[in-house]
Amino acid sequence: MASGGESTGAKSRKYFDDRQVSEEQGKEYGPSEFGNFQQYYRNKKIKLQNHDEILKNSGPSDESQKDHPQIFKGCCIYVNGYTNPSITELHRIIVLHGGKFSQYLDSKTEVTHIIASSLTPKKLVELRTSRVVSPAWIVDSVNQGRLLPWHDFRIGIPRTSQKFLETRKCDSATTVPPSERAPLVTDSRQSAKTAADPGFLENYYSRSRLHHLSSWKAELRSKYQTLILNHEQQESRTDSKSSISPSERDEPTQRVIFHVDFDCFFASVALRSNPELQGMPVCVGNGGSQNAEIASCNYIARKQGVKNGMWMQQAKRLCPDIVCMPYQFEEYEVASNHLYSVLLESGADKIEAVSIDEALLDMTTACTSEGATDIADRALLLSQGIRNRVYELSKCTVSIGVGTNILQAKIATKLAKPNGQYFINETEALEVISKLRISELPGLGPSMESAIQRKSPSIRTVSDARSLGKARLQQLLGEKNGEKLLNYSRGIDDRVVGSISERKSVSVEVNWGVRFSSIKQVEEFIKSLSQELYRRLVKLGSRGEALTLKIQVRAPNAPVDPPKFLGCGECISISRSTSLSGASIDIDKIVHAALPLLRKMTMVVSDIRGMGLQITKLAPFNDDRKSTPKEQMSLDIFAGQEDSSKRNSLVSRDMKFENGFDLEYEDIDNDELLSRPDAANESDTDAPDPDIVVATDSNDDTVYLKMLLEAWLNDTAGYQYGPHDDDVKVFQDYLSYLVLQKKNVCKAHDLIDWLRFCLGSRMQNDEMMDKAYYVEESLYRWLDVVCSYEKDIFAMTGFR
Ligand code: DCP
Ligand code: MG
Ligand code: MG
Repeated sequence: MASGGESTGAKSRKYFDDRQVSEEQGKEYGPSEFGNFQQYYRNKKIKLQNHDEILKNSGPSDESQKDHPQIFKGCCIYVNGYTNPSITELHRIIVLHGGKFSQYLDSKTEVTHIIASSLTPKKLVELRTSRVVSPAWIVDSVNQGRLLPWHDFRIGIPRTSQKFLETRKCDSATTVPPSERAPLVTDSRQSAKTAADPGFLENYYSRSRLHHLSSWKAELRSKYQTLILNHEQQESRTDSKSSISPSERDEPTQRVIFHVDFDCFFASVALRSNPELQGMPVCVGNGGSQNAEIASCNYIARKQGVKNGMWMQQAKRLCPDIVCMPYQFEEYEVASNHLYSVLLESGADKIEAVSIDEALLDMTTACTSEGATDIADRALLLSQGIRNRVYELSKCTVSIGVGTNILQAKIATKLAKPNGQYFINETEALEVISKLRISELPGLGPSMESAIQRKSPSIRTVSDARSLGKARLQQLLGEKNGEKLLNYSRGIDDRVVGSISERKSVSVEVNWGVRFSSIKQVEEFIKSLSQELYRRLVKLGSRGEALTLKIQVRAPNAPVDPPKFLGCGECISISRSTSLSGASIDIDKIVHAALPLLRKMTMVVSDIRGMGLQITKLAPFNDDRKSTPKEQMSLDIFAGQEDSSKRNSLVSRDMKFENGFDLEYEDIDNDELLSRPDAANESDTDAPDPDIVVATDSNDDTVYLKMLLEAWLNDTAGYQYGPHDDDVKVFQDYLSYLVLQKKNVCKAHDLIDWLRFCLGSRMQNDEMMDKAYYVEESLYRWLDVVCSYEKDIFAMTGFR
């Protein structure tokens, strides 16, 4: 069968060439002997092939053999899973062009090629020596009237060498209004799962835990920051206490920082709802599937080696009795509200919402005033009060770490957990920090560690890093990161609680499952996106002044079916913006602004692979400023050069905030290219944190850039979704900048080639296959990213 060896292929071709359907006509239509399955299946196969012979010879004259070059003669082809064109259409094409269509994959010597859009990891391993090709192999071969090399359409390896038909390039490049075009998606299985389905968006968001975490984080920060601000203002009116913390007033007081974090948050909520599971190892993940990632596990499971972020399969091996519970997203929000309501009453000078289950408090005043003699005693008393109150309300435990800065408080939380509190003094903090791996340092992470280890493999712990000294660390990590790591390694952290930048935009974007067959469906989807966007705006208590519609369109040479099932594949981004006039905003207003933007774009409807709406220039609902309508402006990053300042502003604050999955609020040094690890989840899990790559023209060191890019890829390639969208955007912006501002196309290509090279070596690494689904997913996602970078440059420069 589809073995890579040519001798097997030759054998298969001979089998089919020699076989005469007419010889067997008749016998196979007789009854099979009862229980003789072999005979039954043999007869059935012959009958199906007879049917194919009839199809081949009895079609209308335009479908006769002479009109169809017999390019698949000698091929026996099996179609696996969902494909586009559908299996029926492929069957028809194959037979008409002289091939044999196999209904079964039972005998490994019959089938010469397998057609698949994507393969499960198991199949990928099973069929790794087979000729598994995408449906484009059939379609493109037919279009060209010759059998194209199957290697170029192979599934499961980077498709960089893939060649495409000129006709397709031209087809997509022509600009025809969407309504007049569109090879339609007709398969009902597909439309049920895609953005064309009315319930798609709801389903898409309700099932994505990472989406929830990401948007909660952004929403929480805005929501609680506003509440916290109001609260502080009220406090400062009622008593004369200033809302500025002593540390901010530059008083020489020792700061007292609390880090409050729910214990095994999702698992605790699951246990609260299912008390019969108390005492058992419990985790929360997506069903009991082996490939599900554990979002949270309780401490009983952790004693047996299970960790957050681990795959179910591994967890089951370590702890066979582990019980997996489903997500309860609404319950998490309720518990989180309880936590924050207690914190607002805690007497903190400043509160910073870190995530749904976690916050930072500056408790300096509360711990040092009122004649408190022992700061530690006072801090622990206050912590106990907070923990008791949160438990009363939420029936979930929180732990609190107390230290003299944010870093130390977070270290203390590790010692406090589970269900405890811990005051760490500076000496002890330094001891603990020194022994940590660099990647375990809150606020830094795996990228930093791998960037160091690439040059100095023996440097693993924080104390190792400290011994390198400032100059060497800055040489390895850049000026700002080097200094930051050195400070952390000495227990120094001068971040201030509550220093969060204001949110400037809100958006909703979908780049999976987006397949349309009519402009009507696109419009309906825009309406759904508008609803979701409006919901988010209301939650934030904001309105906005500008709306952007972003569409990802299949790149001219990208295959119709990307490697990832219903993924976006190689795309070109198009975006258009308009102003939203008036002080108020509602769904209709968004829809009425968005639809004309769509009409101004030209693309083939069936080539749309991603859609998003973004509102920028956010202002509170009660802001009296009236926005004035402005000229419609184009924010299309690939459009003309007239507004390059907009296009090339790298890593604006908004972009960083938009991310949602974390973005700490430290200043990013724009003179460095930083691989920003961290910090959505600064626990000891291996959870995926986005890395922000920031670059400016002052950094011309390509070697350094390559090192950071490789570290970025290595850090994210094993996680569920690969690189974070915002990081991808930032890098794309950097490429735009290189090409458009610096006119340095070579460097841009060089960086992409480097990523492709690093990716290629990962994908060829056989060990990766063992890691199964998520790794595969993320590598494909990476592949999409690399290809889209290349497309961007192509779009910008007009040449390849
Ligand atoms: N979470 C997730 N995926 C991630 C990170 C976090 O689903 N990559 C969810 C599940 C966690 C919750 O967020 O329960 C809070 O994250 P924490 O890092 O605080 O982890 P836990 O609360 O589960 O455990 P810990 O007791 O270590 O804080
Ligand atoms: Mg927690
Ligand atoms: Mg947490």
